[in-house]
Amino acid sequence: MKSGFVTILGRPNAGKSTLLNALVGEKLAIVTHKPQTTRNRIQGILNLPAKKGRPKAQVILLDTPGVHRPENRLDKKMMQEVRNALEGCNLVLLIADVTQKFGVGEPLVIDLARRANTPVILLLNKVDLVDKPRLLPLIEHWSKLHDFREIIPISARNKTGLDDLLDVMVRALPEGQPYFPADRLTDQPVRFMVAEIVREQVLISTHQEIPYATTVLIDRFEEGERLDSIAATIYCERDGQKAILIGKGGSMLKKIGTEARHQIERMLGKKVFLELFIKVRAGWRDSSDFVEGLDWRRQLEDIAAREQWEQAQKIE
Ligand SMILES: Nc1nc2c(ncn2[C@@H]2O[C@H](COP(=O)(O)OP(=O)(O)OP(=O)(O)O)[C@@H](O)[C@H]2O)c(=O)[nH]1
Ligand SMILES: [Mg+2]
Repeated sequence: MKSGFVTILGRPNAGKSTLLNALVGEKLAIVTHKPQTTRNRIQGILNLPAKKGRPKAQVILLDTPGVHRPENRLDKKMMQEVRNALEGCNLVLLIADVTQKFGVGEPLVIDLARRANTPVILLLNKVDLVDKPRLLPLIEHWSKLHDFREIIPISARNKTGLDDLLDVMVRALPEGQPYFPADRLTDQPVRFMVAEIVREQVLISTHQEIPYATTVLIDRFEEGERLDSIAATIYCERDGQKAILIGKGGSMLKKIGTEARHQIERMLGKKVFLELFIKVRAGWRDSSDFVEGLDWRRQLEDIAAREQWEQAQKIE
């Protein structure tokens, strides 16, 4: 049996989240055409049965935010998430978009991968968009920059090349027992996934600065037998953005809410009552307190700490 942690690394928009979802076969991470969609690391667990020439394996995949130059607290936090995901991983999947020119960011990505001190598999993604002959010079260029374990052309969207990838990935992992029970798919709380689905709709429906200046927090999540009742707030940075998010006669907010509700209902498998609010919080992206507060891992730690205190007080 093989098992290990595999970090998906790459520039914004390369197709990291699409790959995670394709490998796991569930939508665990939101995907949009806008760069910097993913803001924190997202775990997806693959339990692979043995097949000819391949032992049984548990692969813990970690999708990460796109590697970019940080300009504010949020960006810094995103890059911290990338470094956290690389720490102690057993394998790196470096994914590059073949439709994009090799730019100044790529050497930074290679450098991060190298510092993980693990084998690195290079995935040339979106091959459905280019002619095969265009790949050869690319492969040659990349292979000069690092001794990749393997270079595999894939299309994460069309799910081509993924069988090959699974074989190579399992081969590169150490022998070991599973880290998690077989029925576990991710560590993400449902609350967070709901907030992400709302954010995905904001990203898809808005333009220019708004996608980057918005975030979503769940205010209330009441589970019912037949219906869950959820309230969430979309935070933006300026009154003008708020006006756009509300839209003429509330049309934009309605569109975002309806589409998000459909998706949440599909995920939860039941009806949902979704209330959305919009608040302005100037400069939130540069407030470390606010940015830290968005981190669900941090939220869970805070809840656990509070419960410990309350428990201790009871004993006193
Ligand atoms: N044609 C094509 N499009 C793809 C492929 N993989 C991803 N995309 C598209 O590329 C865009 C970005 O995909 P994501 O999966 O969100 O990319 P990401 O690397 O997670 O991006 P960030 O989270 O912003 O860093 C989306 O519009 C995807 O549908 C592919 O194999 N072929
Ligand atoms: Mg992503």
